[in-house]
Amino acid sequence: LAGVAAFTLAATAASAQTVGFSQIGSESGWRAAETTLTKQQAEERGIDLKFSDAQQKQENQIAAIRAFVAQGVDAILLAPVVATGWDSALEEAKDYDIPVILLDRQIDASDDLYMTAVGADSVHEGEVAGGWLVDTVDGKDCNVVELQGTTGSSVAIERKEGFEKAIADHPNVTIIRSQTGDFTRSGGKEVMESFIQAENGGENICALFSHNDDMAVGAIQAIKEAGLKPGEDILTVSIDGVPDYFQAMANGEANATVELTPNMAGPAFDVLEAYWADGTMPEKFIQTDSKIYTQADDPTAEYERRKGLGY
Ligand code: GYE
Repeated sequence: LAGVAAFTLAATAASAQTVGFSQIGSESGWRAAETTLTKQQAEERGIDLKFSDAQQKQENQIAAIRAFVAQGVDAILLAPVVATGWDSALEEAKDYDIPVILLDRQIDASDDLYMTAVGADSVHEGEVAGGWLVDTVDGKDCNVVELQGTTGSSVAIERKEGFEKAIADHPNVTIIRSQTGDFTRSGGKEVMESFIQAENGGENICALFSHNDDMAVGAIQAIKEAGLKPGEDILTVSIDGVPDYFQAMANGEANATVELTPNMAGPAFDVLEAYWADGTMPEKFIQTDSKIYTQADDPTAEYERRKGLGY
């Protein structure tokens, strides 16, 4: 009997931890890869993942958090669609001692409402993109059109801020139009079409700064349909590093992108495993790299490599 009890105890101790993941949706190739990698990582580590797709709606994310709390999950991963409005849902998780880890976007809330945040410094990403453009145009006048990400998301706010910072001391580089394309390919294409129409068939536009590669890929299509050459007539710089954008760089139709790893779950699960093992608390921000890639960085090889990274 003692043996049976010991066995039961061991089995309980080894039982899988349950993690709820409130994902924004699947607006971009980057996000779809993040989802794939989170599921893969959970499976490899024996974590029971409860996945919830919010279809871009904060109210769905709040409902998912409440449902995870009610189910008594061991932790919650949250990719917050917008920056504000999380306090009450996160306070509920806190009341039940359920650690919350933010993935890839930040929130405007007291930092005791989450354990840590995994992601890039998005201001820095915008600065890297802007810095590349400043260097590339090298003093020549350059009218920039900007495709913003989802309105109210930390990444759209911060990428814009960083880019503006980078061009601030360079009056030859000016943003002439800026609008949201909601991080989607179709949004990017549609808004770029309107920019082109408003700017003399695109003749007035020197460069596109897009807050993500998917919108840039849509915009590249719009530029081609307008009879202009993306990558030459209109330079492109964006953020993410998705395979299709590398293919566009390989074809000479895109110029630069700031890479963001879609593997946010790896560091997040490392943190949780350390916490579960001995209570180790992480830093409040786990920063991923922001390296720029251009046509000079063997985009064909990079395209191939990325296809194996969850894309
Ligand atoms: O750049 C974009 C996505 O929050 C960092 O969201 C993420 C962004 C990413 O849909 O493609």
